[in-house]
Amino acid sequence: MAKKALITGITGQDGYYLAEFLHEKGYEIYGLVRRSSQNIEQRLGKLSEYVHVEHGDLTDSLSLRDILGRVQPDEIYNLAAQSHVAWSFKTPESTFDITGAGCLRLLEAMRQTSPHSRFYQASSSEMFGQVQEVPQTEKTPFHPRSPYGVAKVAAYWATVNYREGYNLFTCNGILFNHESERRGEEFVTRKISIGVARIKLGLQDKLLLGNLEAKRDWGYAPEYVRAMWLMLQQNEPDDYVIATGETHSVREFCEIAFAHVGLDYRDFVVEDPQFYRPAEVNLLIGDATKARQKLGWKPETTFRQLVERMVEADLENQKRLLRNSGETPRPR
Ligand code: NAP
Ligand code: F7E
Repeated sequence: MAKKALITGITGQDGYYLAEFLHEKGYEIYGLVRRSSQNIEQRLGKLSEYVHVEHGDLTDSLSLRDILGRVQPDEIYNLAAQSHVAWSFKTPESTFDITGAGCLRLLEAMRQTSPHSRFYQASSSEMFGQVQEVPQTEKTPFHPRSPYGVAKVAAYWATVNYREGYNLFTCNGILFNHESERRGEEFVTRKISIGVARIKLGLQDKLLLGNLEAKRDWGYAPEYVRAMWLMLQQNEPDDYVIATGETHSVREFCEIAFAHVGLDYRDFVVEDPQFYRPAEVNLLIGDATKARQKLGWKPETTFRQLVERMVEADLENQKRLLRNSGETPRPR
């Protein structure tokens, strides 16, 4: 019989790639979708052919109990979150409710109605915030710098607590930034790749960004969802850092992205304080040795390949939009 997986956050970047990955492995997939989700059909794309959509919300424990009780999934992947760090400073309470308490609600629903399930929590390098050591490992103390980071720390400990307190199979994947052509448009990498494509096609003149010196450990999302699955296939539940082990600045991302289309980023990028954060995370770089040794996981895509792949994809998207609108491009 096919294994069943429930994915929260199915309409997000990772939800898409994880569903695709599990489908290829023969899983029956259930995806949690909330009422306020926008463009569901377009975001699910070909997933609609095989994902069973379940309506619910991480802020509503009754819906979670109902779904878990009926579906009895073998594996639960909690990918849903208010995941935008800058936005979390504007909405700290609802961010905590979804990203922090939402995880607790799902764990409790699992304990009460489906305790045999294996549980994956989408923890984040943002928990390291003001980093206490370089590089960051599973043992590095947390010092979150945003309401989002604080909520993720709460969810991390709830996940550990349900493992230790109730003997449930629960894992934290502490994933460093991972990007793709499906990345949300408000995150910096995608904002840059769209900006580059539009500037190249003559649709935009400038790209306004915040802190160009922030450094991140950026990997390719489809490779990261495999690590999530691997964690739930082990004999014992545990927590793992997933990262490339390299760090690059936002400035370097811009440099490579613009150069890929024959442009110099210094002619187009404008640093605008409106995009600075009240408290910044300056440097993240992960050490995924444990994942390499225990899960046999390692990243494949290089930083340059990631940047160029995202720019190429957005060039194609923007050209298609142009064709559909009937406008004439004036490429630079
Ligand atoms: P994403 O694209 O922002 O997707 C977030 C998902 O959560 C969306 O499907 C969203 O649904 C859903 N959601 C938000 N509030 C919800 C609620 N109240 N109830 C049910 N669903 C809700 O995020 P991602 O980049 O795929 O990341 C997946 C997870 O990994 C997130 O938890 C994120 O915090 C975490 N993470 C991401 C990274 C990264 O670099 N991408 C790194 C570490 C950890 P709608 O938008 O349809 O409403
Ligand atoms: O910012 C700087 C910004 O919003 C990266 C989420 O998936 O990864 C993500 O969080 C850096 C920051 O991602 C702009 O100040 C400059 O230093 O792309 P981001 P993030 O904050 O690292 C972690 C691991 C998660 O868990 C989160 O869910 O880029 N930056 N200029 C900018 N950032 C944005 N968004 N927009 C700018 O214009």
